[in-house]
Amino acid sequence: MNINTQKIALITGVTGQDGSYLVELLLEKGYMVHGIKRRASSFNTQRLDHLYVDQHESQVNFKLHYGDLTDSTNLIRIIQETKPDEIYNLGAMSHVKVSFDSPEYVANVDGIGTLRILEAIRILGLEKKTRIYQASTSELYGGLPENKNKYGFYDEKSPFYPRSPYAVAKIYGFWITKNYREAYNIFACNGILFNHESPRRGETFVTRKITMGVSQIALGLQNQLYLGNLDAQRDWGHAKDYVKAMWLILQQENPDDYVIATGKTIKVRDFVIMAFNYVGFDIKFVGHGVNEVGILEKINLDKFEKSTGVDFRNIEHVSEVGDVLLKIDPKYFRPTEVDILIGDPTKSKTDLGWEPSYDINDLVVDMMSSDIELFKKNNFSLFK
Ligand code: NAP
Ligand code: G4F
Repeated sequence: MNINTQKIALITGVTGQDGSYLVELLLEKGYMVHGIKRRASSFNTQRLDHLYVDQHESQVNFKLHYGDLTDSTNLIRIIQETKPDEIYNLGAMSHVKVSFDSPEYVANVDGIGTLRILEAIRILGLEKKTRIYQASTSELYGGLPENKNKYGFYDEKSPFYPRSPYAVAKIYGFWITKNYREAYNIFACNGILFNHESPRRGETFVTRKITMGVSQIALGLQNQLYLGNLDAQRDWGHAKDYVKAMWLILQQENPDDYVIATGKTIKVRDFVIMAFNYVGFDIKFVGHGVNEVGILEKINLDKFEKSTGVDFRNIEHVSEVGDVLLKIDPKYFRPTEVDILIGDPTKSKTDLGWEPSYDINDLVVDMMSSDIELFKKNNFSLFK
């Protein structure tokens, strides 16, 4: 790669789920990639370790810099040193439930953090050179039924109604990005991404919590799974597909905002059923509200052994038909919930040529197979 033509990208939130897939994509495309990571008391680069090369090697296309979205001077210095063609602002305290516990911090990182990046571009006079992708979110819609379009989806024109400190902070990020585009002609775009998951998803988001919990129950390592609201509906896609959309958004002729979604929605309850089904367990839900439970109704041994690679008779603390495998814990309820999210991907399909390659079944299979392997590896002596 000629270093004079090699594109330079800077990613905040590089250690997160999306950051790691985006680095892979940009390296494949020949970019020089810089990432900003926070200092932590132990290593927090597990999602990136397979991409990292010793910085003393001659050809290094991926560099990490210590930094934080709450620290303007540090952001200005990193942007000045790296002079990126593209910035992907993915850094955020991204957990909706946790945002109710740390609302001021979330406002600072997810809201003002976006402003700090945009101001750095202005201060450094990079308005014409640097394109910016802002990680906006479907949480902005708040799930109000009356705000869906006439086809029953949320699209780029649907009104926002944020229902958490996280969404309120992200709405500031959305509008300040749009404002800097209009006021200073910066190529700054919002990707309004609906939920996207993967085997690299943080362990406390509901899909990963389910695939990890179900994998451990199947392997006899855990008895039960505790969840909150099973009736919430989400439009779930795969993170690998969604980082491609981020890149496409910055390759267009003009800056704009795009909804990225699959256009389909299912309940948390359905995701639970699909995850158990992967290991051959049929689950039946009985009871209501906080007393609802998920009971093991049937086991398909063939399916269990094919999907886990483990002989059912070798599982020490095996689940039996009639066991309660899922319970509700109200501590996972939110003070204000987003009941339903479903996005309209028409504009991204038409303008970007973007379409998801994973459907919900592919997603469940990818996450479940990965977590089964993870727990088999971590408990090698039990499953050798
Ligand atoms: P994630 O896995 O939680 O990653 C968040 C990243 O932000 C991590 O690298 C984290 O660093 C970093 N970060 C947190 N606080 C920071 C700070 N003060 N300064 C600098 N970096 C900080 O999230 P994700 O799922 O990859 O999502 C990426 C972005 O898209 C986020 O902005 C999220 O809000 C948004 N989004 C996500 C979805 C989704 O469904 N995944 C949908 C719509 C929008 P540590 O590793 O040190 O914690
Ligand atoms: O997996 P979640 O925590 O994701 P949520 O709140 O939809 O937010 C994610 O997607 C947003 C895009 O729409 C992003 F902007 C955001 O950064 C994040 O990535 O919860 C999904 C649903 C909620 O309705 C929640 O109440 O699952 C419900 N749920 C039920 N039991 C649970 C649980 N959520 C979690 N985290 N843990 C539970 O035990």
